[in-house]
Amino acid sequence: MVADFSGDKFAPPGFNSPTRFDGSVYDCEVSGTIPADLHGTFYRMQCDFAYPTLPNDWMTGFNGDGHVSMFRFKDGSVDYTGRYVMTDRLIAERAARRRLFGVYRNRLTDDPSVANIDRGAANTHIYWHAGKMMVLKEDSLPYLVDPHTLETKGRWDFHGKFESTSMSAHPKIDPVTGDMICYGYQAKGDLSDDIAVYVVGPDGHVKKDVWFKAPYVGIVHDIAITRKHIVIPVIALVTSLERLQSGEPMWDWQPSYPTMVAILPRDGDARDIRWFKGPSRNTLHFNNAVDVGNTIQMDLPVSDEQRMPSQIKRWTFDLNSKDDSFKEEVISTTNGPLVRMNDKYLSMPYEYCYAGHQDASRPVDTLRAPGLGGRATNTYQRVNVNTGETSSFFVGSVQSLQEPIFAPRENARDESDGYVMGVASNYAEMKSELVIVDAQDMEAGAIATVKLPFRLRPGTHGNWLSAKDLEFA
Ligand code: V55
Ligand code: FE
Repeated sequence: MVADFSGDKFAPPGFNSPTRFDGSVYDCEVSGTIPADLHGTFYRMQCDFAYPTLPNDWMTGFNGDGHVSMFRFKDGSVDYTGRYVMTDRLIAERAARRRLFGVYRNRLTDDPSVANIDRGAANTHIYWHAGKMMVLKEDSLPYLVDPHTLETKGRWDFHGKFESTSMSAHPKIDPVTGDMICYGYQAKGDLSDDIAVYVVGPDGHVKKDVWFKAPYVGIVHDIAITRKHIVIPVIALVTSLERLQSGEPMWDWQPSYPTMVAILPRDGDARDIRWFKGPSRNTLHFNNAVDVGNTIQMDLPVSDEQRMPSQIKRWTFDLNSKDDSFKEEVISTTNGPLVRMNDKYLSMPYEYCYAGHQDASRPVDTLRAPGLGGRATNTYQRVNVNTGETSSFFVGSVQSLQEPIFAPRENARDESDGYVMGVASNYAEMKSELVIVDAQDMEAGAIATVKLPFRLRPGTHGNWLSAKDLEFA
């Protein structure tokens, strides 16, 4: 049997076709100059289906096999390595030389031969904690990979103490204590309404778990932490057994469902949870949250409806109030749904976040880059979350940018002293490149662009690890 993508409508020629190989490029081609003080590694994930998808896999973009990209910087040069996560699922499919797992998060569509094989595709995010590099997908447990070679080390259940059947791809690492606050939803198996929040110490051992029920089976893609609280929103992308049986996409946007937000004191238990309620909102990712007196402020990209561009908003939860509503204010009209920050300021007062943005006032070269369809995430914006002031980096008229990450400079002087970086699809060259921007001089353009000699599929999420962070790996 061979992998035949010719009939796969989700793999047209171009950036959506899978990369499909493991490999390295030593001493990548660079235009501009890589800063001499940039020592560390940018890791990012992409969903890279190794076998053709089923025709009705609407969520195929999120159902691909996890593939890690690693850009390692040292003394002004950079090496790239990309490698599949060898999940049980990919191992089984490679052995059969064909697709065995069906559509996104629907085991009813799987080949019966894989009924007892883990479905986790390890395709969403990558986090370093307690000396382990975890690759995450919210429907299953983490896989571990070697942070230097990207070799897969198998699944990880925190010494058997993580009893949730899944761990979300968006844990939070407390920059003060080194604890990892993580959680699973549908935590007692597919479609269960259980949420389990875990605190894992810097030694990798579970310190605490808190179990409670979601008000409905909606997506719980991300959380936020403050010094004192954990904020756990349940969003009105809902699912049910009927949907899975009907073969419709797993998630269904329900504008009539409320946004339900659980606030759990970090030193508390399930009975201390306070629920807040708001109108249905289309949002998956939360940037930062802080305690301000007896209120909690959480900043997030959010749109009112599924087809509206997102804005960066601030939700305020007043723990003194008697009712369960929360306040919503617009911080910025920056429209990218992936907002990042200097994670050393997570849970604490902060000033800046970084997001991709489709800036309609910038040119898109439809002749040289017809694949862009006249629209691109053509800028990264640095947004001051207190004033709404923005500064922006324009990537060019033939590229579209993916999630930005922030890499602090060694011995950084202040919060935004560092680099913003992310992968861009270059539609004129039909190759991928990594751009590096000075966060305090966004308008100056890229300091360096790392040019790969091939395409990467668009990424999901990534993280920066300094050489010091990885010293003990
Ligand atoms: C997202 C990504 C997923 C997923 C659910 O970033 C939500 C959004 C890559 O997989 O399963
Ligand atoms: Fe995400």
